[in-house]
Amino acid sequence: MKELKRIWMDGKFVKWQDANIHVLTHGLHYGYAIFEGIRCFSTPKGPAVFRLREHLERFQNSAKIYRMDLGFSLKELEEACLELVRQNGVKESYIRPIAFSAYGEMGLNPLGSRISVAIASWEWGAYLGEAGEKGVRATVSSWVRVDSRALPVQAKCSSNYANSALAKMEAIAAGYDEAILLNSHGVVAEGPGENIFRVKDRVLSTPPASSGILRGVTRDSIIQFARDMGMTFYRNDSTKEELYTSDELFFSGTAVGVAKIREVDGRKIGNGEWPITDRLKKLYEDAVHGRAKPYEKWLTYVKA
Ligand code: PPE
Repeated sequence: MKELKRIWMDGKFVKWQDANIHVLTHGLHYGYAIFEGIRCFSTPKGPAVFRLREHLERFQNSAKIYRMDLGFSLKELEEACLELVRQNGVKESYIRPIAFSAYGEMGLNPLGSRISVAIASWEWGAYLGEAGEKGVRATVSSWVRVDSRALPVQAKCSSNYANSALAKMEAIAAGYDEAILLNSHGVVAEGPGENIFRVKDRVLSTPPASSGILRGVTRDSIIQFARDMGMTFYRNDSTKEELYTSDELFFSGTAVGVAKIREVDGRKIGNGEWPITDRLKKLYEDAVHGRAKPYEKWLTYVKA
């Protein structure tokens, strides 16, 4: 990872190499940490952060679900993200706010632990490498997506990502690019770090929040694009076999953007044409890069 200049820690900017924590940090041992992933894009008016407010609101909601007191307001976190981008001085970056129970007492009860909040940023290119561009070869995981009766999936908690890592490693070890997880009812949930969309007979669909997924900010953007373009769209459950017989499939997420899935478990998806995905991907790229007027409301310009 290429170092940038600064990281924001508990209200102060520190040098990248000084942003360290103790090995007995409570959150590291018990997974009591929540985080966000936000992207800053270059636009004709300089760097801009895409849907900053929505990401920070989700951060606050994750904190609420986990009884964490962040100790910083939305406004303060927003300003910290923007100032970090200014200080790090790169045009495009990925911004990672994280809150965790800090070093102090050990034991399973985090109530009373000090909550530490940090924001880092780095340059993060293609999330799925070449596959993200050419089309992803995915496999349905043998791991079931964490059930929201066990861990609240709509809270972006580090613990959920142990489940993601198992699915991801299994997929990579078997020669695929990415995993798709079903939920405990056997219907499609999401990727380890992405939401999933399907097109069949020109109808766009994505699993509903009740299928136990993270409600992605990118997913929400895609839904709004589809509505604005007059596409037929549903939130509905689908099964593994419906994935195989899709006309188009794609992942969405901050890190991944919009990435076509060209194969699932060795079944080629569709007929090589991606009319709906292509339109949505183009609109997404235009929106994040400040080239789509109606969606400029989603950009926060960083300015010097
Ligand atoms: N589901 C999961 C499980 C998930 O982690 C993400 C984001 C999404 C859906 C899409 O959400 P959104 O980014 O708001 O559209 N995953 C983040 C972390 C990826 C990582 O590997 O780290 C991300 O894309 O930033």
